[in-house]
Amino acid sequence: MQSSRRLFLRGLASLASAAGTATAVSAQQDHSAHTAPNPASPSTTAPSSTAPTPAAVSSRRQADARVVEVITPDVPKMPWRMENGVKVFDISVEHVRTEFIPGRVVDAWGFNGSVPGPTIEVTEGDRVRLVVENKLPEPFSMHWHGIEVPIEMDGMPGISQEPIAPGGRFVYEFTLAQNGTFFYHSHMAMQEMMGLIGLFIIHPRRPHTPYVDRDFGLILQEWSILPNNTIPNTLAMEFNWLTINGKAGPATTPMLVKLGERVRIRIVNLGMDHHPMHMHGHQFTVTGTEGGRIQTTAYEPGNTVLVGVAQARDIEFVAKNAGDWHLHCHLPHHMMNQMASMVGPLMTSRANLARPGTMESGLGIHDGHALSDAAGTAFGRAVNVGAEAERSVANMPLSTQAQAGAQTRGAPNTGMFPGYPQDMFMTMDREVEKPETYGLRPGWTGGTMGMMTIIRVLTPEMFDRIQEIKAGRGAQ
Ligand SMILES: [Cu+2]
Repeated sequence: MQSSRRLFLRGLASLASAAGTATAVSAQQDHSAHTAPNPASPSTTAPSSTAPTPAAVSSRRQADARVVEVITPDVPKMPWRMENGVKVFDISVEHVRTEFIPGRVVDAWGFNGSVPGPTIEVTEGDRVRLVVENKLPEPFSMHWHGIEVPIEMDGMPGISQEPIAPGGRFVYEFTLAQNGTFFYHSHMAMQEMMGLIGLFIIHPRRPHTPYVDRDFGLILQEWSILPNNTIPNTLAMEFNWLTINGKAGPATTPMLVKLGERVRIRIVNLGMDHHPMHMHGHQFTVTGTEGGRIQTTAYEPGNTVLVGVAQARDIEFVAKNAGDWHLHCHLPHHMMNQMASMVGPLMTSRANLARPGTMESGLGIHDGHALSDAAGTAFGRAVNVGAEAERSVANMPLSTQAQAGAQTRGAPNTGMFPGYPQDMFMTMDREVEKPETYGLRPGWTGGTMGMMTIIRVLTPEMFDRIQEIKAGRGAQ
């Protein structure tokens, strides 16, 4: 027996193959040349309470010459060229066909073929010129979020500039006097919900201390996409796809770090909800906001940081505990794919019948009034009493393939509730396999969905092994 949710996703897969291969953005790049080895790193040698030797300090200063490059898994870097001392970026605002997970094709809007847009990575003091070309079918304007620019460069349509007409271009140019985690985005609200955002990282002239060995950047987005549609519904308030750097778990590419390294993760949110991002296995310190670096006296420990809409939060920690640790939004609906009331057995058990038409009678219930006896009081969940009208249409059992794996413990249907897609534990290890997932426990994908990703704190041997696998396969 197949779950209707699985059948649903299979339908999407055939849709994808019919539509051709989606634009796939490269996975996490290997920046080991920039980050390792760093012999003076206190986190890889002694506890930080140990006073560094003069030699270590000297070595450390030499290391300053290189800033650790920011890794943005599943999102490329924005290329630039130098023209008379100005870093010039060509930014094309355009339709991008992408995939949130294998088979889930989405027609979004992005920049230079990527959703979210490529990461701009520059240094405090740089002068930048951003040549923006609008290839959308509607007017556009770009805002540089949090960056202090002259009013003419602020990208506010109507108040600081005319909207860029379809087919038109606008050249933004300014000097960067700040450092921190910023971003660029459309200043047309509905266009934001079509995906138009990208990271704008400004490194300080001298790296902040304590130095980090790894630096990552993540963009949180949410989408409302009806079943069998590929275009986001920017009017809807029920979000069924939650992405990190344009991928939903388990297609989010894990972040790889070596045991003992100091790690920074920059998280930016642009959507309709705030996301409490929780990390397993370690406590972290919030070291920065969308306004820049926080003073050390104001540092806060935590393991969950609320990243509100339009905010950025930098977190830092020493990766002292080996393992594969989740980093995820803790809103229950955001830890699922396809979290919408219109999917699963509630829809497909009466497929092709007329649907209730109003908010009051809707709510995904296929029979009668939402509060009628037929619907019961449980809204699809068996609660032992009062829900006799509901039939058991469990999402389980898992497919034969999944049952064969080590992930299925006990009887397949044990303890499952009927009817609702959030009961699903759907493994797709093979579909999302890539070097970064090498060595993860079989079945790992069943619990990594929606706005979830993984920080893999690896032994040096395992870290190097994965780099070898990546090199063997060529560029990812
Ligand atoms: Cu969330």
